[in-house]
Amino acid sequence: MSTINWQTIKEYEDITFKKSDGVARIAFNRPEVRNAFRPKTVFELLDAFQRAEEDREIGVILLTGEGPSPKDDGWAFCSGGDQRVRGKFGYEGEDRVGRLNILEVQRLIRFSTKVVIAVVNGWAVGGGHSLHVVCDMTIASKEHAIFKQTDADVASFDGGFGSAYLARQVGQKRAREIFFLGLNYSAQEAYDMGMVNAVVPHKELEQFAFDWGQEILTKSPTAIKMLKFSFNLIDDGLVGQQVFAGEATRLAYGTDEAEEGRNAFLEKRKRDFDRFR
Ligand code: S0N
Repeated sequence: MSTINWQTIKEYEDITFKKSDGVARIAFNRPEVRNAFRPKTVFELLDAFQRAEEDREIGVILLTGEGPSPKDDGWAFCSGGDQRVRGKFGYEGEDRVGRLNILEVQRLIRFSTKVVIAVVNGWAVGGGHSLHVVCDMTIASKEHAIFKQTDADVASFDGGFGSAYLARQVGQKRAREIFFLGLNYSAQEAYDMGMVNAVVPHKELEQFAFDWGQEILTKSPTAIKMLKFSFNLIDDGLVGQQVFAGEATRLAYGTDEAEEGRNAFLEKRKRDFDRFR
């Protein structure tokens, strides 16, 4: 029986954003186009992820897709960039500016201090596939999840997390197969490859993800955050070091030594770090 009491945090046009008991749920809401994203969708995602990041009640974020499609009952997590609004320089909104701003969402997920779980309830395709890859974990619907990388079909390429980080998960040979052939993979096949953490009957999918969220929420938030950034560090170069070091600085600010540095400045006196040596 469901124990989730989702409360809407903010109304949007292209996504939904809810929370319950420390878990946020952000969902694509364009099921008629298999939850493809346009710039507006991405602006809304950026806003929701920022709000979830700032909300101290939230420790875990589920990213999923609304569905099924009213047209044909098909399920989708996300089918990537909306090809109908793709121009010469990216995806265009009403202002006709070409954008690839989904990469900003990838970075928010990657550098979020919260655990982000992709709850793949249907097609995860193209840029939608890349989003599941960059999430901390992926839980997939046994019946409806299908993983597919069509980037090369539509002359697109995610040369960052979508491909290189995918290769970290499934190995170089499988990652190249996924991109070079663009085959369909079931939830079980994706699990066997190492890019999915759990395969769950569709009816139980959200409850399962929520329960994992509840378990994570029992852990030390600082330990979880430092572990996430430790896992990221080796692949993220100097930016990974920056993010990890920022959190180390935050921890150091809590020490008497750091307070002495701040207080000496504010009190216009000579600093004295001797007792900390
Ligand atoms: C998802 C697929 C496999 C589902 O097939 P199915 O079930 O047969 O349904 P369809 O009948 O094909 O689709 C139902 C309706 O939805 C529309 N639709 C589906 N996907 C899109 C889409 N991406 N854009 C616009 N419309 C879409 C269909 O047209 C159909 O509409 P109607 O009912 O009116 O006919 C199948 O639909 C499919 O293959 N979709 C396209 C997948 C795709 O190629 N996506 C784009 C891949 N590229 C990116 O996502 C680029 C992302 C990006 O922004 C980026 C930026 C910088 C760097 C890297 C990236 C990156 O991530 O690649």
